[in-house]
Amino acid sequence: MRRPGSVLVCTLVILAVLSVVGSVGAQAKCDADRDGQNSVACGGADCDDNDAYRYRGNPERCEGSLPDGRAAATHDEDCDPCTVTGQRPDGDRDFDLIPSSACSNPWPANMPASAQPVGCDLNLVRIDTGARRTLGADCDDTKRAIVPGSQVCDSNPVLMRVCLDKGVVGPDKSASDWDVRKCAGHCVPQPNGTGICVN
Ligand SMILES: [Ca+2]
Ligand SMILES: [Ca+2]
Ligand SMILES: [Ca+2]
Ligand SMILES: [Ca+2]
Repeated sequence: MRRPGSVLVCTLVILAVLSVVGSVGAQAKCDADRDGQNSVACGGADCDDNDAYRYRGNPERCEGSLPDGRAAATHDEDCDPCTVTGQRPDGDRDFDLIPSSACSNPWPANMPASAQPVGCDLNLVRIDTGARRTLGADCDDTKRAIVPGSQVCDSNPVLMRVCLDKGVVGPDKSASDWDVRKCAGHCVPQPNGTGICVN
């Protein structure tokens, strides 16, 4: 015959085990990707609970790959679509202080179709409403003299290309960083990589 004391001990042990299992289950539900931050739905700050390399406060970066092989250039590490590079020279190899256009962040999937990220520094990034991404505003990160608004010669000497100026661009500007314009005369390349039209 079992003694009352041992029944009580068994019951307490079972309750303790159930409690641990329950809290582990709740934790797994709130931090499914196990990056240490709870999902927004659970009151946490993790904007993407299916991506362990994306959470609030995770350092943003542009160059290299994530541990799972995805490119960092198009990945939003820090849950902030306005930031697209890490510490210089990451994403700013020419040190003109403008992030490279190769560095971009997609906008949050749950952002309404008509909305855009707010608070981005449009001196540094462009808002691309066509591709729903934010990208660095530097069209050429190998040349310090080329920044938004700079003109360079096209391969066709009667044309020139203008690095898109800072700000918001629509679907018609999603495919290229450059506007192509006719040159009055012909374009002459300059030593710093820009170009000027001469008659
Ligand atoms: Ca995450
Ligand atoms: Ca990134
Ligand atoms: Ca970011
Ligand atoms: Ca540049």
